[in-house]
Amino acid sequence: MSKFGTLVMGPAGAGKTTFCTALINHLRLNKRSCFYINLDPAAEDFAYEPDLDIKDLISLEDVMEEMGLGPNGGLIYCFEFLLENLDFLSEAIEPLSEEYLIIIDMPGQIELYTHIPVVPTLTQHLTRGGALNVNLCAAYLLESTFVIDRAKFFAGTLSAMSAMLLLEIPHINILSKMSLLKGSVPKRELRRFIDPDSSLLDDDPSTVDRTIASSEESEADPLSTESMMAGRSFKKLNQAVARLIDDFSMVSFLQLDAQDEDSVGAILSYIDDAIQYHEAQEPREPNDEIQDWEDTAMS
Ligand SMILES: Nc1nc2c(ncn2[C@@H]2O[C@H](COP(=O)(O)OP(=O)(O)OP(=O)(O)O)[C@@H](O)[C@H]2O)c(=O)[nH]1
Ligand SMILES: [Mg+2]
Repeated sequence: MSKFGTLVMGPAGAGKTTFCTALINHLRLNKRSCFYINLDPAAEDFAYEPDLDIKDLISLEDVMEEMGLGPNGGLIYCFEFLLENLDFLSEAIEPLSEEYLIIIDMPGQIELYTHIPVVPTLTQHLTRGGALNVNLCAAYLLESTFVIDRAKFFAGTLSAMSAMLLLEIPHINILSKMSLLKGSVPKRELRRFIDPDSSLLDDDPSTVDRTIASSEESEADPLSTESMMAGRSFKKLNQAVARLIDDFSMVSFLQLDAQDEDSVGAILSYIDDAIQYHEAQEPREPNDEIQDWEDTAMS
């Protein structure tokens, strides 16, 4: 029997836990079952109490105190401990039926996705490990306010792409907190960030004002002190990052406003499609459908 889930990832404060809460709310309203797993060993406050919490296995506070580690080292220790004790996850997930959407709320430390193979090992266990066989979709959140600083936006997009390449599972990218951009970025402008390409840097308002002639700029040695002080090296680096993202042509974004039911529903449809959730559900009895039709007709 298949199982279905989504792994909610992204930098610190991107809105992962808020998105998980909105998703659970939406699933409940639509009478769908979900199983909420918190894998952030430092997280404390939840609108919905997790069904499984890594803190019941190991807490960051204890690790920091007992091992004398700082918060980031402590987090890595917690994940390494989790990987040595994967039964903690397996025992909770194994009994779940295919009706459930498993929602996994991850911590925001970017090192977990980019530097060390902790998350790939975890996803391999969930998707291909033994009996679990979870159809898993990664949902990578990036805060939409990043579009105001294009260099930052491309750095975030690069981290999303790096996670896509590393995890090798179905993946959607999400610009979160869209409500924060209302009134400050025109819709037409915003569309350019949905399928980002390097042309966004050509008319970057933070750099076009500079009076450096472009030929002079392209010939300058990016490692010279003068280039660095004038911001030319930084610009070249950003252009190289943007071209790399162009070349792979993998990243596009969905837009999320966690307060808006339709927006959450739209993202859920993408997740359902990516993991083929609906295809696996039991066909409903014909009588159920007639009953539904009668209920609708009467209301
Ligand atoms: N306006 C607005 N604020 C949001 C939205 N989503 C999250 N926030 C706020 O952003 C802050 C961080 O949200 P979280 O959901 O805790 O972010 P997170 O990614 O889980 O953070 P970490 O787990 O610490 O990495 C909170 O103050 C939220 O209220 C949104 O859609 N709109
Ligand atoms: Mg969180």
